[in-house]
Amino acid sequence: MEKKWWHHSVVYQIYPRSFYDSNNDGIGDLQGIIQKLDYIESLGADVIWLSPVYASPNDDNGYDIADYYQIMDEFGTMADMDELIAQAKQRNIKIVMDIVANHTSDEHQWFVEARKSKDNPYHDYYVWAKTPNNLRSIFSGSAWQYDEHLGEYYLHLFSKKQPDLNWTNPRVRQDIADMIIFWLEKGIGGFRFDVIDLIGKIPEQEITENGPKLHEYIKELNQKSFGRYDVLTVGETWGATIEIGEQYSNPKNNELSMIFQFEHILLDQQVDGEKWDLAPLDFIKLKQVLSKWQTELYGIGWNSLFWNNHDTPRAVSRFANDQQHRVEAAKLLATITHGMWGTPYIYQGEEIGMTNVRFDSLASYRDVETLNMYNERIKKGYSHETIMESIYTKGRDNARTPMQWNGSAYGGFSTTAPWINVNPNYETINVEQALADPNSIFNYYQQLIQLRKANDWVVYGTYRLILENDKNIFAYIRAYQEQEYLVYGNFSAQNVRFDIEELATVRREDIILSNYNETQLEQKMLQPFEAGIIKLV
Ligand code: TEU
Ligand code: CA
Repeated sequence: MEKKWWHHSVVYQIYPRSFYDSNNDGIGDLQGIIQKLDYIESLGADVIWLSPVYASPNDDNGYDIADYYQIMDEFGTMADMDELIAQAKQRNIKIVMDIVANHTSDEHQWFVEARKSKDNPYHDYYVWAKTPNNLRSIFSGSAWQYDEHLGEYYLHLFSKKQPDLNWTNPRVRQDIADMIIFWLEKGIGGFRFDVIDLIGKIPEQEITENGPKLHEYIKELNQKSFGRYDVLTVGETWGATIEIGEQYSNPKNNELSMIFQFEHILLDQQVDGEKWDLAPLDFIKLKQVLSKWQTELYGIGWNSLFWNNHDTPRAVSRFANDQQHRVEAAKLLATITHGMWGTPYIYQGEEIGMTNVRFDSLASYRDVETLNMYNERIKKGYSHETIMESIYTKGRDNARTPMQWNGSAYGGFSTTAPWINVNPNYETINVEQALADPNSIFNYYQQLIQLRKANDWVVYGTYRLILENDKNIFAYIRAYQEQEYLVYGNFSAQNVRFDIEELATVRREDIILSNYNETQLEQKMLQPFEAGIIKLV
């Protein structure tokens, strides 16, 4: 396989609105990110995925773009953006932009034109129908919105303020390619493509995901724009199977560097339900799913590794333990992903073990997806308490509370009340605390990242799951050339037996990393949420 720079990279995702507020208006901004670049550099990440920073009315916090060529006023100016790219470059950090091209804002000039008349040249930039069919919006309700003036419905797979672009129109595809080139010319390190698996939709047949022309469009975009630059591209693909993952990420296909697959993210919901229909996580299934992507894509494509992002609950709350064992549990999750084959993604705050939040009142929630769902379910007769429980467990605002920088008011994010409340646990969970504590989660992430940077086995080794049926332990072996490494973690709050023959000859000095100072490996025992990496041969 041809080696690529991003094979060795670790990506840090920033949700700018919630990262750092430099001018104290309660909203994170680009200068705020610039001020924290040293922090990201010290963590060891060498790529920043920036959630959207373009002009937007913020119906969906920037995922509703009104102008791809302008920076959102609240975030700063194009000069700030250029400065961010330059300042990051000085630290050998690349910036990955988020491209939202399945839809725009209804305030985008294209849509303003499109709804003027049926023969406006921009009308066909969007998807219209005389009568709506049964397509549902991912943000609740029908996916069709009536336009009084035109007497037609437009498609919005997300909010009403996010009309879907019509990718069958070659002019749409060309305009998106031109826009991508504009950003490439600024020296961007790559792109994350928002819901890219929806662009091949055939709405009249109620096909949205993985439409027949999807890969044709991606190949065309690659060939017209980013394919001529040495960049990282990652597609957000909720409906990807292994086969589809190969299609996207096999370099021979000239599509994308890698995708985010979500099979492991979809496990703790009821079959045929929505994400709000809670179900316990099947740990054996979790291991199976992640391991399948490790082995079946190996040598063919490339993986993205992640536990959380701006759309999901906080990893430590969802997959491990955010109470008594929070610190060990966060390190355990980090060990399992950072020990795998692929490019790891860290979501802001994950590196200090930030947790989910439970706001008392619905009025404290900001997310359009959450609020729409609440209204829909109340109408359907769900109780307030049931819905709040879903929000506490799955709501996207869990990930969007301000980054906790220190123990002062508002977690040091801002000196004024932020656009969304800070998680009240900021007094104990914050960056200042983490940097002062040699045993912090942050410190452990630093070590994992350095391990990856320094060792090809982490980047290129094969993967083999062991103890497939163990209900508590996630353990696998990475092999590279003549070496073998064991990566392991106990996902339970109990001591568990860890009895494998590979451990028979292990010496203390073979333990490369552990989240416990004292192990009981000689007694074949793992402590609560214990994890580590051991050199076997
Ligand atoms: O997410 C796509 C998407 O489908 C999510 O909305 C997802 O279904 C849900 O949040 C999971 O619970 C992308 C962006 O990451 C998200 O922030 C945007 O809201 C969405 O696209 C629309 O652009
Ligand atoms: Ca600000």
